[in-house]
Amino acid sequence: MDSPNQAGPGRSWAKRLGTLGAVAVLALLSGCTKEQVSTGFFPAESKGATNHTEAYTSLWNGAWIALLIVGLIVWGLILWAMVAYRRRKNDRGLPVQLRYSMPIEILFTVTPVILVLGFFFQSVQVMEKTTDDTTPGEQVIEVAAKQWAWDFNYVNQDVYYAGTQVHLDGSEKPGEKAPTLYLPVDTDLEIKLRSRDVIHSFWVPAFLEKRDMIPGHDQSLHLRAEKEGEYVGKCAELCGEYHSEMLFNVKVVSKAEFEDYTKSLGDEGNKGQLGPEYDRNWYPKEGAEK
Ligand SMILES: [Cu+2]
Repeated sequence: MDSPNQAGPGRSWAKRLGTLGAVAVLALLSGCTKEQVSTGFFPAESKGATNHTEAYTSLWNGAWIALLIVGLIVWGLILWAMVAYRRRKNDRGLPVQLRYSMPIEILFTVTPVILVLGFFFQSVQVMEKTTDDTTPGEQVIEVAAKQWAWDFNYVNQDVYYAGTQVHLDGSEKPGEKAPTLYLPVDTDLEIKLRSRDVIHSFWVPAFLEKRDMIPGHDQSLHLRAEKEGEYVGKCAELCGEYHSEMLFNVKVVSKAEFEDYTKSLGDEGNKGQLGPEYDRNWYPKEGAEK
């Protein structure tokens, strides 16, 4: 019978494989920058973009670290078993058949239970801070999705912006003509989301949040944008022929700049709100004025 404790070529093989594995992991990691690793390979501009991004990033990174540790143990055990129990020159017939290893059974039962419970409670904690955030908005903005552009109502100021579809020219950014959503920095925002026709999805990749926009099921997103800058947004739900052109810009600006912008919308005559009367299947209620 072979024994894993046997001295000889088995050990040096295991050593060589171990070294090879370590070198491969180092080579893979050396291709990444410190910044990429710390943001979990999310868009670099997500760092500090909203009051939610840190919670998402640490959940994501924590999950990967836990899973990599499990992976390393499992791969190590596989490689060790392959080498230690390989068929040797003078082996004949089948090796001794073994069953019911209590320590291994316990390890394979307890570890997944711990992992599942850990992921569950961590996820619940992150969701409480992010998707369940219902902080009343100091600034309310309504976003209406339509094939294939976006309308924005700045509710507090009673002004609106009506977007038109982007025409892609091969460059990566939506371009200056794309609908632009202005957000005041360090302000509790309530972004109300609705669709005018088919299912769309509101996605600003740097914010690490995405919400489906299903006609008749309005949703909202409560967050604070914490870093001034320009971001890009897009529809993330295949919604028809020009889905790929359903892009928008996001400008997170100072409160003063935001006030200037919304005032300029009013000055241009964009006063009032673009309501459900522009929805594709809107029928005026009986007796209601259109
Ligand atoms: Cu869409």
